[in-house]
Amino acid sequence: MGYKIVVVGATGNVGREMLNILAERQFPVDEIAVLASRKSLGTEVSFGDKTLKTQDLATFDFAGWDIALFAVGSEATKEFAPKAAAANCVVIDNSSLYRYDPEIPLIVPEVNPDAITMYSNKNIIANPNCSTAQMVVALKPIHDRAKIKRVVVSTYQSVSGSGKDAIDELWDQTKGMYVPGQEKAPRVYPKQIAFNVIPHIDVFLDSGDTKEEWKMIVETKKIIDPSIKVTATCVRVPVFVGHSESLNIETEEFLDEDEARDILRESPGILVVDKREDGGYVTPVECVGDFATFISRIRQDVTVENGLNMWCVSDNLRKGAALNAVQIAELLGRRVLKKG
Ligand code: 2RA
Repeated sequence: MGYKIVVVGATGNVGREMLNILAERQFPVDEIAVLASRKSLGTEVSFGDKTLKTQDLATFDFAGWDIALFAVGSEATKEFAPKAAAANCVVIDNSSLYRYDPEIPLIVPEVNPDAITMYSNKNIIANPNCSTAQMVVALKPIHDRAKIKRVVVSTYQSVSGSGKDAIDELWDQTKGMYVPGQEKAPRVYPKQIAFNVIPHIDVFLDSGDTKEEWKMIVETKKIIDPSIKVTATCVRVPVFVGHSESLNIETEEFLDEDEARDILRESPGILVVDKREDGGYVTPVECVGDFATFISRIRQDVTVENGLNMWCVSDNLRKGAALNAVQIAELLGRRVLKKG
């Protein structure tokens, strides 16, 4: 016996990846419903070898359904997630709406699976921000072995993190460089993204950080350890899919680069590709469609007593969103609902 699953926001980048991953991982689905806003009503989406027609989120009754994977903005989540939760359908939400609620678990299954027991507070579980998810997968094994004091992270985030219009914008602008007059897509970014980088993701805060940088700081503390000091600079780059991150890590205890590499190699969700030669590292184009968080360029930071540098790459639509949400559903099934 399997689960009755609802995917909310099934026509978006993340919603479609959720359906792909549910099928790829053969999640035990007895019945599935795909929901979208009224303007996308009837749109067909793929689920394995099946084609499903979207239903109207506004009128859907969540009663009798087991799990709802939400991949819509905070506004729609605010309106419909409580309805699903009240109908005893457990919500796994990819928006930022519930991530900072102390009563709602924020989960990366490789990092803090035990937090799943908190789900029953409000029948809602939060999925972290994409740039946080891959980073905490990389940090957790290092923290367990040598206790992390401080992390300095610079991100190189792909345009798919901003949605379909941003992908179109990069494509149009790139073509426009060679064939003028190509620009049709609506402008998502304040400056040119093709052949450029933009040090600004989400809104600016009074501190001078952007909200994306604030999310990485607060979410890392909630998922791993509130004592970890994090400072972040989040940058948008002209890449379609795949976020990259440069991590500088300072630990309480000394950790040799070789031991760090061995620990990471043995850790869940991580693939280490780390050779000091041409091509001995992972780049974003190689991570697309994969489940792993890839780690390369592991080396000592000799400017401090106990420092490590590393490079981390992952598919932001998968580990950064859809895969992590499905892994939470798998964890919920194993630990709590126990069907399938
Ligand atoms: C981004 N992390 O990359 C944000 C939201 N997906 O735009």
